[in-house]
Amino acid sequence: MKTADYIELEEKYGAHNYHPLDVVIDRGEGVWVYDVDGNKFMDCLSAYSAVNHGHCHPRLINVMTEQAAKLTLTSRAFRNDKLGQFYQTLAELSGYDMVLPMNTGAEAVETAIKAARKWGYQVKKVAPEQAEIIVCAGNFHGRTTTIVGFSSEAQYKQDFGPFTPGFITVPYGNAAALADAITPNTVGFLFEPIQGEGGVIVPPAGYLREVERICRQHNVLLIADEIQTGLGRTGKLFACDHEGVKADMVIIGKALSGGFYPVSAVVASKAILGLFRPGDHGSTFGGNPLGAAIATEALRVLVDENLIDHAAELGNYFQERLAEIPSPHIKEVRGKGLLIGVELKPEAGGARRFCEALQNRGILCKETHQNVIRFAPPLVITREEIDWALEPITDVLNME
Ligand code: IF1
Repeated sequence: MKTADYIELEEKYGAHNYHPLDVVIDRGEGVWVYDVDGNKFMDCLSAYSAVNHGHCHPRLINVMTEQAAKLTLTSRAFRNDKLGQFYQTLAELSGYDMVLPMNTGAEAVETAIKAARKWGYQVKKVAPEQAEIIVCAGNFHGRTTTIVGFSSEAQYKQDFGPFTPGFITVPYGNAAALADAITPNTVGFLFEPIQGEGGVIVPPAGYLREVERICRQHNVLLIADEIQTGLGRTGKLFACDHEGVKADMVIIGKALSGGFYPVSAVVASKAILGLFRPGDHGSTFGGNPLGAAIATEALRVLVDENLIDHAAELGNYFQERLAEIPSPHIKEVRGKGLLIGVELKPEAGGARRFCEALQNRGILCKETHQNVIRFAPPLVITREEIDWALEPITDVLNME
């Protein structure tokens, strides 16, 4: 079968909830992926930062295949021999007391919402059913009906109502607006340290420290969604680390498993996650031994291969070189580490056509919102691989 045959199958039987590039990938290695026609591409999306470790990392293959042959799932009705070491590895690396394991990012976000509300009622003594959580305009936290209910993207909400009450939206990057929105019923502030889908929006310097101060002042939980920005992507373990901010709860996913298997988690203090009692919350696959084994190894690889500092160094290099490209279309190059957005001027005609042109030059990117090309290659990328990419990127950013 060729590309067209695979596309025909997908189009015939699959719901059309995506508009992917017409490339059918059948193999990945490091920053490279290969399609069914034998073409080679540099992956500059990393599955939205889930493949930080590079495609098919040997150590993760080994752990996954070995564990899959032994034990994959017991449910949490019983215990397994991999969960405790996952908890310990993540707790020690992140500096938090406790872990609650889930599968997808959205499930971890929902878990954090439930934890914040439970803390609000049991610790802050907010009146029953009155808990409020403040979120930011331009957010992306997942696709459940509760989460899309506080999205500012009309399409994510269209025909999916009615939505969950108890969420207030403030402008992103504006700490004063957060302070003004806090009421005695506010239990949490849920934010992304950098808004990925919002267009790689980096907040003003000092914003994270200021919202941390405001939340502490008003006894409001600071809840960082680091599902896309965490685990080395921005050149720190967490993007909040760039400002020395320690959120009350951190939500992680995606690269937590190196892109091998859905593993997500919430980390927080015992004062928060210790409030959960048996039966309060859970999931069939949450904390399964296969995911736990893979995630433990993915965290070890992150440290052993120094991927965090590598992302900082190569991210700076990539951003500097992109910013030097003489192009009539570029409005701004921004980001942190290897989470980079190239915003195009409106007159450039939208980022999609540039992504399609990059595909023809062997680079796979994804536009985010209308005018931003996101460059987020796996953190294992080398300087030589970046240098290779800069020529086609320069050509495409100078096309008519
Ligand atoms: C799609 C976007 C990115 C996330 C943050 C939670 C989640 C995500 C900061 C939920 C997931 C994915 C979802 C995927 C495309 C992609 C995405 F374009 F949708 F917004 F990355 F920016 N918090 N983001 O980025 O995690 O439940 O998906 O595991 O839904 O199209 P999930």
